[in-house]
Amino acid sequence: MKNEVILITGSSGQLGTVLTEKLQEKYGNENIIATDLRKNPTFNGVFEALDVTDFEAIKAIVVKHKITQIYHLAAILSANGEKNPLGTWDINMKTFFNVLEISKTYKINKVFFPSSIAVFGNNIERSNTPQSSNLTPSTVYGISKAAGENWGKYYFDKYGLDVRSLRYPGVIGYQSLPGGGTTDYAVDIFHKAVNNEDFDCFLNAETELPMIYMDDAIRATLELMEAPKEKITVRTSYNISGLSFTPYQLSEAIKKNYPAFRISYTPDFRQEIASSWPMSIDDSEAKQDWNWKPAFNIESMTEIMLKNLELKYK
Ligand code: AKB
Repeated sequence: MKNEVILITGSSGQLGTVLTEKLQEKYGNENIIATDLRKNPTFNGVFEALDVTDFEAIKAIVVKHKITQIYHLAAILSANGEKNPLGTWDINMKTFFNVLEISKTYKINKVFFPSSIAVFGNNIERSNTPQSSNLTPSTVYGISKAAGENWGKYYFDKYGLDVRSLRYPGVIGYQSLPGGGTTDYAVDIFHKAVNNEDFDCFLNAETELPMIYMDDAIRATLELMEAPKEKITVRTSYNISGLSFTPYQLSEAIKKNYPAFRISYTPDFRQEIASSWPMSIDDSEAKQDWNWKPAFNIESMTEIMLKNLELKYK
């Protein structure tokens, strides 16, 4: 473990911010090379400004730091991606191809590729969506993730590159803000509640979606990456489940602590995306292969989100 030097792309993003800190704790600050277009002002550690569409720039960092693992988090998410479909495809795929090719050439030990529930679309069982459902994504982001999963498997099958992947649900954490996703409401709502503001939700009250609390998302990532190679039977991307709820249910959980909190609903273009996604996820393969078990439910997540945001704002 001591000899790993890990490159993270998208380290200033919602998941990247927290994952980078966890990896620093585990492997030491000097062994974690955080990269993004811009550095978080509060970031403490080794940072390189990097545009992951630039093949030569990634190569230079991999060589300079003798990188052994790559977590490729940089991507344009579902809602923002729809504003520029071809540009989104271009960025999401180009960056991943760059990472795959460089990893193959420089014999990187392990690559992490985040996939998403966005790989699923209409024509699936929306309750307890199985691992092997049809992938008919409704967004360019989802199409790029479905393609990426298969490219990861291709590099594993053809070149033995150890690419591992999770299909994240919406990630909810207090440490960082999401940007441009369809599940973002479930983070924004907490910030409004703690600031005693009303919240207007861009999804309707009954839209049930799979979500995961940040600690669970990070733990799932590290558990997958640390699992013995022979245990990884899914080489596209694992379904993982945390919890599922609707905006109404989340607002009721918040009201237990903030009785005056008020929510209204003004569905926009993101409603159509959310309506094509699963309501809950069957993650039997992750449970079976590397003992995945989520720890947070809606009550424990709500409590910890409110407590930490209160500390942040007050
Ligand atoms: C999004 O909403 O686009 C992301 C995701 C579920 O991948 N949070």
